[in-house]
Amino acid sequence: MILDPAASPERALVDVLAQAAENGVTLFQYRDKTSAMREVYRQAAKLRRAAADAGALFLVNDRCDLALAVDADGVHLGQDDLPLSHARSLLGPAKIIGVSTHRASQVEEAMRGGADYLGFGPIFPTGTKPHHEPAVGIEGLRQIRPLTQLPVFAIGGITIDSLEAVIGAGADGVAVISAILHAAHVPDAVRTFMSRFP
Ligand code: TZP
Ligand code: MG
Repeated sequence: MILDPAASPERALVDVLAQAAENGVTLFQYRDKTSAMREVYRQAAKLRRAAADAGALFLVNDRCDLALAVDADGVHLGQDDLPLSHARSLLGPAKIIGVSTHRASQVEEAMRGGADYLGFGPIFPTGTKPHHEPAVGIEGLRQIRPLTQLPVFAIGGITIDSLEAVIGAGADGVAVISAILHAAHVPDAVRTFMSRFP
């Protein structure tokens, strides 16, 4: 699950994390593209503690400095972030580094560079990320699946209704923002997602 304050203006992310972890989410990414770094740091430190208390992994989106500052479990890099080799030098071998990929060449490059897992998408168009790459569709996911044995997390517009098709195309997991943060009831939404995993 990706925790993004822009997608959750009313709910405290730390409460969402606790509820989601209680209902089965094991990996959280904190994503804040707009707030001042001091505020982002405060929030990340809080979420980091909450994830540790809940026994869940905690990754920081984009920023290796922030990941180090809060001793996150790792960082998630987009194609415009620090190159993987530099991120690895900064974070060391023990931290988790994930890479967002949108096509086969990026999957192969991330594998060569020693990524621990891949994001792949956007599977569907999504309003959460403006100016996103073209949607790759279920078929795009199916095509890259044989290229890697790394865990692949599908992302982009995934809902409870599309989960089965996404898993069927080979995703090891899904990364979701709005389907949970915009749900009327977070624990129910998480429970429904978790119950649909094979
Ligand atoms: N990267 C590709 S799509 C996306 C990101 C961060 C947004 C996913 O959000 P949602 O609300 O689950 O579509
Ligand atoms: Mg990024």
